[in-house]
Amino acid sequence: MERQWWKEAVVYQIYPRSFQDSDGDGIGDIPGIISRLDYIKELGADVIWLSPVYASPDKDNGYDISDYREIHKDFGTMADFDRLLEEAHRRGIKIVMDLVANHTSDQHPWFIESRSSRDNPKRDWYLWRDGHNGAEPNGLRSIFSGSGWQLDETTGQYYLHLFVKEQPDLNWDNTAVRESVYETMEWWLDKGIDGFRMDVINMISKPDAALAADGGPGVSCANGPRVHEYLQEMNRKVLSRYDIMTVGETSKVTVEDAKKYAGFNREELNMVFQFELMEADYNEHYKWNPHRIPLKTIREIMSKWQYGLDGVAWNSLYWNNHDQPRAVSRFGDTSTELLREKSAKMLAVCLHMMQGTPYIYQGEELGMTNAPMESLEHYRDVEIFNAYREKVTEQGAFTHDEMMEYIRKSGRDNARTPMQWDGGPNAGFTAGTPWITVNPNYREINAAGQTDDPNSIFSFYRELIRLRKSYPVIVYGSYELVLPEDTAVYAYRRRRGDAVLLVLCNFTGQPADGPDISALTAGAGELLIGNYGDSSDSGEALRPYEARVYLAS
Ligand code: TEU
Repeated sequence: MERQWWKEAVVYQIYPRSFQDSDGDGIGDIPGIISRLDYIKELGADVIWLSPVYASPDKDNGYDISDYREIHKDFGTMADFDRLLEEAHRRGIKIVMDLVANHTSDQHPWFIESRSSRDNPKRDWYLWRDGHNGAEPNGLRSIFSGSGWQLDETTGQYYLHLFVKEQPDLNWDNTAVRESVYETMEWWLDKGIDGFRMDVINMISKPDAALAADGGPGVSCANGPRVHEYLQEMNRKVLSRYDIMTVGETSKVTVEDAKKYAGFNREELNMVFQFELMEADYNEHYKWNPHRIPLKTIREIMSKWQYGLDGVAWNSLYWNNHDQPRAVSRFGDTSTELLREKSAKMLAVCLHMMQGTPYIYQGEELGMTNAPMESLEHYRDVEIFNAYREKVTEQGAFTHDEMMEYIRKSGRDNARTPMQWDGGPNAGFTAGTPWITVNPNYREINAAGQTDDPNSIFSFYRELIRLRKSYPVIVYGSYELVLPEDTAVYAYRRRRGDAVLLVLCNFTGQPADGPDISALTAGAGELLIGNYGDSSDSGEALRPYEARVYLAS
């Protein structure tokens, strides 16, 4: 397999609003990020994925962009951004920007023009349709609840918005739209940024049925008819001219789809985020339910992707991001301090020993947990408010208490509470009032308490990253699932040349033993890393959430 820097990289995701405030307005900013670059350097990550820092009215925290070439005033200036890029590069850290081009803000000049009249030259830049019998064109739903169509009184037509109504979808079938997006991309790449994470990029090409004003049910816009044509065009015109990395955010992709988006010979993207695992606990009420994803499902999905893409495309590896609950709360165990620490480290092993590029979401490396917000007013996320209105107020599908339980489990604000830097006021995030409450556990869980502690979760992540940089088998080795039926342990091997890695992860709070484990560890080689400091020799049971990695060569 061809070596590429983006295959060997470890990416650290920053959600700027919640990372570090420098001026006391309660909102994280770019100077704040610059002041923490040494922290990321110390961790060993070599790429930062920066969630949007562009001008935005913040109906969806920056994912509604009103000017692609302007920095959000709350985050600083373009001069601050240029300094961030320079300071990051000086430390050997690359910067990947979020490209949110499926939709713009309704305050973007393009949309303001487009909505001004039916014959405006930019009318066709968005997706306008007549109503059907005095109602929405069809039943297409917004991913953030309610109809995906919004009536614009001025011109009497509806426009499509897959997310909130202030995020109108662009019409990618219009050549001028695509050219404008490409120009923007070039503008940033010429500044020297190192790539893009492309927001909902598999939804840019809408099927006819999704847009038909026929009163039909509305169909999904994922993986639409011309999406690969457009990505290949983008690649030819822009991406291929730079040494960059690209990752597509693509819900509803199968392994077969991913081979098209990220196949080595496809000239589209370097990799995509698959959502199969993230959506494995969804039901007819979407993420709003009490379910937990069992080990069996985690293992099946991960293995399917590891086997499926090996040698033909590249995986991205992640447990969480700014849209998902915290990894340790969702897949690990926060019932005691000890189990939180062990399970956070176990999850890190499980993911970082796989084939693909690992992504760490800010605070994951500290074992930050979901936020136990008491009432609805503490939340900030539009998805939460819309869902509450739909499920409780409008449909009466859940009681208030049920919905609050589901929000505490699945809401996006779990990931968006401020980064916990130290035990001081507001966890060292801001000298002012934070835009969203700090998780009260910041006195126990914070960076200051971990960076110098060799046994901390932070130090453990640093060690995993160091190992990845030292052993090509961790990056490039093939994957082989072992013990496919075990009810407690996720075990797999990686192989490259003579090197064989054995990874054992106990996903339960009980000891896991049995002859299988001893048989596996006998002859598995040296213990490379484990999350129990005194990790014992082969043969013994795996302790609660114990993870061990052996290397034979
Ligand atoms: O998310 C796209 C996406 O598919 C989400 O609907 C995701 O499944 C959901 O947030 C889970 O709750 C991207 C961004 O990551 C997200 O922050 C934005 O709100 C969204 O696009 C619109 O730009």
